[in-house]
Amino acid sequence: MTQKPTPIGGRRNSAVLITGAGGEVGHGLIRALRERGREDIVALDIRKLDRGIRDLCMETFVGDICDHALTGRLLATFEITEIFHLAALLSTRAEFTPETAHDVNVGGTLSLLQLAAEQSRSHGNRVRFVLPSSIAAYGMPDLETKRRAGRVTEDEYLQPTTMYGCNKLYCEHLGRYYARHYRQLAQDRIDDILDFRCVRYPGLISADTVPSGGTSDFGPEMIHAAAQGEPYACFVRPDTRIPFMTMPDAIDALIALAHADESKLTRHVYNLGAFNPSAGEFAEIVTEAFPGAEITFEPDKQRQAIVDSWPEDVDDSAARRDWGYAPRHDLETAFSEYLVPRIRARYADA
Ligand code: AKB
Repeated sequence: MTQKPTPIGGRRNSAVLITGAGGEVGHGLIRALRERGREDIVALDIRKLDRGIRDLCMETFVGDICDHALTGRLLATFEITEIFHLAALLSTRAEFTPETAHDVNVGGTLSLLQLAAEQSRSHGNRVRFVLPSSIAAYGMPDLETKRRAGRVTEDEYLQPTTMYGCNKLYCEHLGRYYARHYRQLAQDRIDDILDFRCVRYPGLISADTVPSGGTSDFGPEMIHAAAQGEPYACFVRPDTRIPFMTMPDAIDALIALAHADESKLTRHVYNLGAFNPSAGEFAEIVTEAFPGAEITFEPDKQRQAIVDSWPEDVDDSAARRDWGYAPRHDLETAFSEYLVPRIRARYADA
């Protein structure tokens, strides 16, 4: 912890709190917020953050989001105006320890929503709570339905088969509950105490980091392996199709939604999509970019079933209409303008 004490009787520093700050999205988000002039970033992660990220933050904390003493200290120390709650155990990892995943994914979110509501009450301004959810919130009953359904809207097929997906879907509901109905029977209740906003991310692909613990990881793993001249055995069939987006688009979208005009928002939870190649098409593009790439397909029955339960594509027209979501990268430009040049440079320097 690198915490500067609040002067006794003095005002608390206002802050934007980022949990899971050491993860893939956290790194990008902290950099992007600093580029946009935010100097009041308070970052929390279970592990010590890299020096480069620590230096961009006003304060950093190492600890567990389920630790009430820690979240209580945050409340006492800062006037938190905005929370980006990124900490989560992803879909593959969560299946090995479902109860722990539930504690982190649901318990952590609940504790932060409560913290946010208390903050709103204490400083009189509604805290903005931004949560990335996921396509894991969906559960397509079978492959035939998945193919027929194509682009799914936010309210269809919400029967997730993973602990992570169940957790994300429930946290979407918790956010809506805290925003609209929290303590609905209490005499001293405050209406609309929180400003809760949520995106459902597809699989994310970053040129700078390789994900771990997810089931959409086959996409990014394939390209990073090829760029390093390593063979890659893809754990899903070549015909497997889910939506993806690039990390810069994912970060821009999170910030755009956070800063969108509230009067234009018609929902709390928005789908985001950008492109949706099959794993086989993905492999072809990677092989074109890195001609020596050795990609084989060795489907893992269980992980395949998880990816098969996610939709082929999402309908993100609500995000486009309400807050102007417009990803910079389609499939072609994701590879030609972002992934290939940046990943090449990254491993050339290594
Ligand atoms: C995962 O694979 O678990 C995540 C996700 C799709 O949310 N990347």
